[in-house]
Amino acid sequence: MAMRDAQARVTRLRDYRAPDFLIDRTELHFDLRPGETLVRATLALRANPGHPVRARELRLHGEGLQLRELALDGRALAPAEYSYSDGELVIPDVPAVFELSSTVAIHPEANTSLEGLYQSRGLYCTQCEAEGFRKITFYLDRPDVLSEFTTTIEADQGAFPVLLSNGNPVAEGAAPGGRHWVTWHDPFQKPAYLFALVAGDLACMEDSFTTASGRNVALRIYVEPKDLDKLDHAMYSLKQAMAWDERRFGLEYDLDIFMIVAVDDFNMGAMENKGLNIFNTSCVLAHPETTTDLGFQRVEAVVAHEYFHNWSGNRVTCRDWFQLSLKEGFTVFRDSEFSADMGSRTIKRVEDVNLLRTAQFAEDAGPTAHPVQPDAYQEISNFYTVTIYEKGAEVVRMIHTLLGPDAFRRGCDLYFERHDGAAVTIEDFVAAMAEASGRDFSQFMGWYRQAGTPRVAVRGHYDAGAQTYRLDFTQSCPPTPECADKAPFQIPIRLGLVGRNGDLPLHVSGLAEGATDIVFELTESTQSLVFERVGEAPIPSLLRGFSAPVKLAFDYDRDELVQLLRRDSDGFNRWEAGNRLAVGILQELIADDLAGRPLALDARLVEAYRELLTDPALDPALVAHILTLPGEAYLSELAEIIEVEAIHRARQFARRELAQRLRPEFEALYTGNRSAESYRANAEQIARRSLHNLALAYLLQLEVPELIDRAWQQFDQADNMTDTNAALVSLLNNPAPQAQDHAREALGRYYARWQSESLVVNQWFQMQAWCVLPGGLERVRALLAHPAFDLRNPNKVRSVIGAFSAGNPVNFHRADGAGYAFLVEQVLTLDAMNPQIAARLLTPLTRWRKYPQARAGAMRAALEQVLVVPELSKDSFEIASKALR
Ligand code: B3K
Ligand code: ZN
Repeated sequence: MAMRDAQARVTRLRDYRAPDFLIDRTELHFDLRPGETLVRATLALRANPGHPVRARELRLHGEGLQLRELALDGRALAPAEYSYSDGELVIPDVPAVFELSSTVAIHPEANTSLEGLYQSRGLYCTQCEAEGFRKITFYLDRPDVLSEFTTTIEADQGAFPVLLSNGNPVAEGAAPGGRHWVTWHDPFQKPAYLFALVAGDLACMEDSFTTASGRNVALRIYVEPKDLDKLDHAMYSLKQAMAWDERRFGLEYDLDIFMIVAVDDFNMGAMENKGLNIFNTSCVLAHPETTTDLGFQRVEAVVAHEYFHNWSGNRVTCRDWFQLSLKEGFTVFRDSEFSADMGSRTIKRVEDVNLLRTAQFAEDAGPTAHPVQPDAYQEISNFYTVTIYEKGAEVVRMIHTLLGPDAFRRGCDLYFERHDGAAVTIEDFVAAMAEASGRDFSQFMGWYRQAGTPRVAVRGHYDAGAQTYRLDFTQSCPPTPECADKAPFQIPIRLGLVGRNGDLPLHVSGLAEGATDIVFELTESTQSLVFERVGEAPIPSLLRGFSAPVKLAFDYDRDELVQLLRRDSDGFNRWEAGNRLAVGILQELIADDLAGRPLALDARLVEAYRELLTDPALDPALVAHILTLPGEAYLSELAEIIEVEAIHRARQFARRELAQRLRPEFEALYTGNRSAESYRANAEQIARRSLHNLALAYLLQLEVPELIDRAWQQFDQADNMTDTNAALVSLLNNPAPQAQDHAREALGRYYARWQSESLVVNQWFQMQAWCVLPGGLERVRALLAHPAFDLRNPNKVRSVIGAFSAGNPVNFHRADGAGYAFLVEQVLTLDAMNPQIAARLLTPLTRWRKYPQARAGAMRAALEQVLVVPELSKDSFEIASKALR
């Protein structure tokens, strides 16, 4: 097939066809040897009895395999009896039931795509989702083919003492030449994407968990021996997650062993392979000296997420990859509920919504927008997106909101019971919810099938004479690539009315007396809601808890927002009121900056912040979030046209003004939240550290010698990575020569101390790549030349190239376009090695339409430069071509 055709081949949901053949049993034998690994596969195949006419032609996936032997029912096939090209092995005529065995040679040590079987720091490991298993052996590499796997691994005993696969070990022995082997059997049928293999010299932390029904499960986390001291948090999180899933969802673990292996070279966070999760070290290892609070929270969330997949993904899996959000959206919902229960629910919600509104809303408004259930893809690896994950989770959350916890739980029970061991669709999930609740979800399916972020405009009318308050709602949704005209969405809007003394009781037909909260369902393009007996003009508190992933517009004036910030009973909406207040003020500053007017900060923001800073009764974590100004990424998402410098200058101006005017308050906050106790990553301590470091960040907006010295002291004395990094970041970004001298010294010490800790070096890279002072591109080029940088390691790529292009807008978008040229150069080098990572790096360029003309033109030209490369990967081709369409 011609290169371009292969790159652009589209797979469509409507073309789904059940498989012609099933694979009841899969027996694998791996002979791991330097230079060449041999994989022998014996497959028990039969024609799919569900098809009225039995298929005769067998087509198996296979990519980059060197075929050595092929036999059908024990008889070797002659070359004329099969063909192998374009990623498919075709045997034109096979019986109804048969055994196929193949031996192929593969080269894990040369596999830089980190998909299939590859090596990471000498360790063998696999990544099969979505379509990596075909790089290991010939197979029906699709999620609706479930098979029982038995896997034997043979390798050198000295170099690879630990040999792991899914399920339970059933046999082991020695082999000639100092080699050994282990056989694993997984009793649960599974699709090939959940297969895993690990071989290496690993140390292991062991623990155990007793399930609710009294079964004992061995828990093992495998790492390089030097990392054994960084596993307490992952193990603790795992046990918490196991207990939580029993309590909240009634779901127990099902095998006798649960294993996690940490590897340094990994394309994403982690992978939920049955009984043998493989993790990026960044999502397992945690130690106060090397890991920040954010890092600890990420470990907790990802460990839980992968564990929860054992039911939402593994026991019940996806029929095809269009159903990816069936497992991912649902599992993100589950892990986010878990984190909410482990820490603070309101804070977790604020964090999730921040991510959704910056990254997902931007995706939904751009050329790669797609529905939560996409209807077409070129390369499925490009669809592990914030839409599939985070918006998918929001959609599940809306079902939870509409049904209430009890009916939602009944729906989940029905779903797991009905589909256990099967590969199903999003429709099957929703059908279980509908059946358990008696509700009709036909309109709700629009959330899965239509892309784009709905906009809900609301107006309020108070009639003092009649004592009524009416809310008029209008919804609309901008066009997206797959659909121009959207049908109205079913939007659950949780809301209340706030009066002088807090929430007002709501009088509305159908609602219990005394309620102060209602879930209003907006289903039409326009709709109204009338409240009776409203004794004063209220301020509406809309979309409480962010009850739907929409953009809500209401014309609040700033004084009303200050009132909501003070009095709303919904913690999320208090934060939201502060956020809206700050957004409005920043947008005004941006406009002033563009018009060349002098900048002046609205005193109401200063006074609102002062109140928050001095009220000891407030939740410190919430205060820290409210006092964090909306980020440049969010301001960019909200902007019609992204004026990079104006956004940056306006935000910097506001931060400096706040620091100046509230300096005594910030100083008090800083000293008041210093902690003497030993480090723990619990919600209370994390909140305190975030306030402490927020105060530092504000104070370091000022170029004041004693404040700069304070940051240096913090760097010098900190006993945990959260405080160390906060101090270093504030020095790095302060232009005063004194701060820059300290920053240089600090960077040197930091590297000298942590150079053997790869994850810490990543943070060292990232903080520098994020530095907003002029000269960012030159600094990043220097980092690429640093001996610790390695283009083959995705974490390194993310912490330098990714951090710079997605997290340092003023430097990346510099006016001469050099940032874009730099990114193209890196993407093209990477594309030949690791297409998944290369394609992902293109994301910032895909947003070119939102930039002023000159920049948009330069970004476009950069994408065109990518697209002309003839041997470009499918991954990068899809992103670049969609961005330009
Ligand atoms: N399911 C994996 C993601 C696989 C990505 C493949 N390109 C991790 C997760 O979401 O749990
Ligand atoms: Zn997942």
